[in-house]
Amino acid sequence: MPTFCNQNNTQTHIYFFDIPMVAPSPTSMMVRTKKTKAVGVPTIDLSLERSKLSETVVKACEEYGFFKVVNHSVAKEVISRLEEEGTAFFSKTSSEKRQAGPATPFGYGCRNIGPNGDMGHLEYLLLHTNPLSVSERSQTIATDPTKFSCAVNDYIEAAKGLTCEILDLVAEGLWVQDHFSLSNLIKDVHSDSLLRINQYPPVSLKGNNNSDTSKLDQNNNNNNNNNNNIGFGEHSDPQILTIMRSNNVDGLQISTHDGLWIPVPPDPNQFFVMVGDALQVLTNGRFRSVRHRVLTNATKARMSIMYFAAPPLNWWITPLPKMVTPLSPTLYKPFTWAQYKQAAYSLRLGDTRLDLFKIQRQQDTHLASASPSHLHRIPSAYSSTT
Ligand code: GA4
Repeated sequence: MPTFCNQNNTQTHIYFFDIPMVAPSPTSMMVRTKKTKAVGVPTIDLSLERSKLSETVVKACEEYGFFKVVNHSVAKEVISRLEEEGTAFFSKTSSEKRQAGPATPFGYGCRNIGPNGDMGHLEYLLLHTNPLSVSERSQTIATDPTKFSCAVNDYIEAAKGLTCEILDLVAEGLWVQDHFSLSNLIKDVHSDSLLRINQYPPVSLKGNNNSDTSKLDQNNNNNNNNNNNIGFGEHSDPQILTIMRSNNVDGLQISTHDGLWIPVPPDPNQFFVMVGDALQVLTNGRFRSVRHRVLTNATKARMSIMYFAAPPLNWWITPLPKMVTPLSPTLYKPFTWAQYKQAAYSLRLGDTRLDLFKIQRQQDTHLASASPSHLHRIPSAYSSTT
């Protein structure tokens, strides 16, 4: 049985299994002790009947901010072409790869994550999804730039389609009148969506005398892990939604709302969906962005591809009107996507950057010292201080 630590650093045993459709855990399958928690990642079948489907998507977003989708309509060939391009790029020599870098923020990066000293055991390609930008970048990335940019653009189109489908289901499940109000945020030609291909080399913990690990220890504020195998440190994604897919090598872990880490078994034919900070704001805190991290595998290289769906830079991110009521007043100050990105890039990877945009209410401060967090939503006489 795997053993993990919760935030208080006490040992906790987790049984992990895929639970179809956010169904309740089959408790009969396991013996529970005080320190045992049954945790499963919801798996959502996109071929299900629409109203049931939208309800299930909303439930998964609320409970985990994360789910796996099966029966999606992305062609296998679109995935394999980009995977092949990724494999070809990462197998080049370091000096060849460096010609596509540094990633400030776009291009090839190795170990450095963001501009503030965060590091991980990984190398990556970070691209803007604008086709012109893809075409320019591919000149330094690929031996056959046209083939590379075609593979990237086709993947982006497919991932965008899947994201829109999921955002429409979210809007329907939340009973938002305009079912396209969320997907319209990412469809604009000026959308600031990104594509990232990460490659995590195998890291053997025994006898790992990599001289750079001291740097990792200093720079990762990750307390529950031996930093030697941190591929990508704990964080939430700033965007609306992330669509992730990996090869058959494990390493991804998500944090539950109560701070337990759950390993997510890889599934190369399916996609994983993550709620980002911007969707947390759009739903006025009804969904919470999922904190996640990647640990390296001891023997195999993990390759993952992420599509980060975002609006244009000058668009405002505010809670959907439907999500704001007198009993549930707006939790966040309005900001543009550019302002949020600026905040994200000025902080460390693991920081909870949404805190900068929270509206402080007097009642919250009183309750915060005495009560569990769900009481913050109690509809007493809220007075807005802004
Ligand atoms: C996390 C999600 C995406 O990978 C990313 C990352 C970005 C980067 O690697 O440059 C950030 C990170 C991510 C969040 C906070 C900032 C920005 C590194 C960092 C310290 C591309 C993104 O958009 O935000």
